Amino acid sequence: MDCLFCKIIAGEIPSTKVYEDDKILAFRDIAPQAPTHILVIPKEHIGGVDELNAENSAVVAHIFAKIAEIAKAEGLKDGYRVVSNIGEHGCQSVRHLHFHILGGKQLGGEMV
Ligand code: DGP
Repeated sequence: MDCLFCKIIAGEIPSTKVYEDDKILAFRDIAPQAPTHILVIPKEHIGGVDELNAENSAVVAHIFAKIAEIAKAEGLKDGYRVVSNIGEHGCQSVRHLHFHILGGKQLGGEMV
């Protein structure tokens, strides 16, 4: 499968890792849109939120538990935003489930 984030998980493409365990990886976005911009992904290939189901969604709870820890470790005490883009209308550019952690400054009030 030709998936950019699977290649990052495999170490074939370098990344700046923030957190890793047997199920997930967190690494810094290559084109940060905020002072802190981290991507959190499952190691299992799931195309996006639209491919989640009862069998594969437990990893999302694990991801969100780690997002809270990562945000604390990054010093995002005043808040942050978690975003997952889905499909064409959502402007998803990499078809591997990922959650953006965006913070480190006052973010805009608009979501779109
Ligand atoms: P999205 O547009 O929601 O699918 O977000 C994909 C993100 O992935 C985007 O913010 C840029 C980031 N990205 C793309 N290629 C690479 C890469 O090779 N390394 C890293 N660290 N991030 C990447």
